[in-house]
Amino acid sequence: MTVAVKDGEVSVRESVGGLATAMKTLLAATDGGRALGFDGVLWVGWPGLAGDALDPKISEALRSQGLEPVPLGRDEVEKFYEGFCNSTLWPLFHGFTTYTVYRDDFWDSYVSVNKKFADVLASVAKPDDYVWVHDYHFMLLPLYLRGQMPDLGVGFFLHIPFPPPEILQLMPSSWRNEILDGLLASDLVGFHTHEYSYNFVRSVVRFLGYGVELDVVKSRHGYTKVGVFPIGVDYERFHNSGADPQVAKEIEEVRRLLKGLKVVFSIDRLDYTKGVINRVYAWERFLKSRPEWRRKASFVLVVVPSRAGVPQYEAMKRQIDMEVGRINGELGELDWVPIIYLYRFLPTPTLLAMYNLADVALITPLKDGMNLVSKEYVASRRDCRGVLILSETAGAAKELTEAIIVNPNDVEGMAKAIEKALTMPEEEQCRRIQEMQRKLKAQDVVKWGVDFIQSLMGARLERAERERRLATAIPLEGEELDRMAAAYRSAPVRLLFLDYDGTLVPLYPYAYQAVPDEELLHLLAELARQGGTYVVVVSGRPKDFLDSWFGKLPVYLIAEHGFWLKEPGGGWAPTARVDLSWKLKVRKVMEEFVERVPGTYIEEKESSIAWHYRNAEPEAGERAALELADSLTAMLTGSGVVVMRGKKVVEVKPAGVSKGTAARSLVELKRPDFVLAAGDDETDETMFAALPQTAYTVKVGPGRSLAKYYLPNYKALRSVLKRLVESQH
Ligand code: GDG
Repeated sequence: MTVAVKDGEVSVRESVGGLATAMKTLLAATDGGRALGFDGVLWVGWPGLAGDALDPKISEALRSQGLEPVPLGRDEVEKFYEGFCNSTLWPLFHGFTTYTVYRDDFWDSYVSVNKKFADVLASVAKPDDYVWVHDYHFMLLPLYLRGQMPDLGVGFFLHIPFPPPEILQLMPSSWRNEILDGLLASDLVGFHTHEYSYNFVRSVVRFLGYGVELDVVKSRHGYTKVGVFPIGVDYERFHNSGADPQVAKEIEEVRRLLKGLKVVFSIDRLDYTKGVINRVYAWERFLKSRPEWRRKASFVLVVVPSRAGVPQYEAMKRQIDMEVGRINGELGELDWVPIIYLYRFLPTPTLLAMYNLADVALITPLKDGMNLVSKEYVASRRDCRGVLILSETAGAAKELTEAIIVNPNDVEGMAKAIEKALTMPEEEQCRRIQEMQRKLKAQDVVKWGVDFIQSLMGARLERAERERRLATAIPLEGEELDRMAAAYRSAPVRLLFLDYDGTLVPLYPYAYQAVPDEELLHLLAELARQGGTYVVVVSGRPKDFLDSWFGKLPVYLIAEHGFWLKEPGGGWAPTARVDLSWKLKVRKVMEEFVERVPGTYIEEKESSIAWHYRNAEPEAGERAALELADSLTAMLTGSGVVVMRGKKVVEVKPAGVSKGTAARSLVELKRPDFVLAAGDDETDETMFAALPQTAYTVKVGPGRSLAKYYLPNYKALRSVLKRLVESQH
């Protein structure tokens, strides 16, 4: 919304633009959010006027429409909005590195305005509300919100591209890291395309060193879900637009004016990301190299004024004016203008008319998060005609694959595309339009919003459940232990999952020192001999190690974090069939790092491979680990493996194989009446999460855990196990 005051009268005007329209449509379709389970929706935003305080009349007018204004002073508009948002983040995130301005005062203002928004939100939101934060202006807001209201559901959506780490690296590291950390305070972070979400995940791995498993980042804030939600358009509105009498009249009017001419159309905000001048040159090339098209086609080029005051915009405007003038002067005729150039905001009926009648839409941004104009054009074509030419660098190109896809810097390629579009047979136009319309109808703007909100609700529920479990662990002693022993005694079938290092034996500095003692071997043997009890030793260790110490006991063994399983007296079998062909490639990369960073080494297991750097010079080791994790993530994307950061180790292993999955498969097989699982580290958390609610899960040693109970150390666990043995006597 934009507020204007004229002669003391307050007017609230709906902002045009992708986001505002999208939210309006979403709210209309969901009965103001009620269909999604909300009591109401409040918009919090800057009303577009510079001034430290708002005229109470304006605030009142806005509040009555469900809008909560946050005023920004002139200095903030300059340093936050025009500064950090539009002169730092906008160019950098679109890859315009030389236009990017880095100024401390801009950053300071970005921080303080994000805090200001958090304060306002905290004053209007209830503790368990949901907040959906939109766009690059507010990447620190999730962090500040979480600080004030830890139970809020917070979702963030980025409407512009997220750059690859190589570009993000240009930003001072403290800003860049705070931005990533700020985003990770959300329950859900959403992007338009996989490419942007992948860039984000790579940046998180590379700059913050956090681990990522599939679509979840594990950071100091807990778990953050990363999702892809390509924004859509209000399909029916555009598809039916030609029937609107005002639009129909406009169509007729424009047709009359451009009679007999093929119409090529484009509309963009005046912005260097939109590639306007490249398009003008492509049109010139087309007319010069294919003169037969002169007088047969005109290019209607609409440029919409935006963000006054940015120096690059003014220079760009001058260049467009000049080049359009030159081309029209050179090629135009008394009765024909090659480029019909409008520099203004187009009334909506006129825009819809252009969508309905243009033979070709030439949408060729240099970089665009999504680009709604291309989708609106296709959706509007009820006549099943028209050709879309679209840049490969727009997010929309990932979905609108039936467009003629071009590179916006390839002038001749674009000229050829224009020719192809103007000569495309009608059946082919229709086939392409239909296919794209099918996708746009299925993925409309309401679906986008509902998908995001539902995903956010899911992520928040998962967090709440995890936090409940983390906060409620109780010591396994006294009555609790009595109860557990009684349950054990009365259960006909029992499964005991026991992690090895740190759980059954203390943690030793060197793995080879952790040899099981007589007492332990005796205890495990006694338990395993009890009728109906299955003992499972679960470990990250290789199978040969487990075999050499426990092979003779009547116990099950799970090795390599759930990859291998061995029944008592049986042979080893993998728990899942996975492709391990990636290992050789990974080894080659790790070998380079061993060469480069002295003191590091590779440890290879059958299902995984790890690079250890605990003996390296610490700083060099950490830096190399970030780089290695990043290169491996980039190399292995889509190949079903995960790159994990452990304590001084980078490990690659198959995704979806864990102690948890292995434990669950045994539970399904044995159908036990009693389950106990004990473990001390991260990898055991997968067991605690995967086992049934009724399981007795025990965290051994300090630290937060999903387990229901805790015990101080391996000795305490051994006494609990002894108690179980005795309960049977
Ligand atoms: C961001 C991302 C992403 C434009 N001029 C006029 C006019 N418009 C309307 C269009 C369209 C919207 O504004 C522009 O949408 P875009 O997608 O092209 O771009 P942005 O709003 O700048 O911004 C972008 C989007 O967010 C959504 O996530 O796609 O990549 O940069 O709806 O119809 N409408 C009227 N007259 C105009 O002159 N009536």
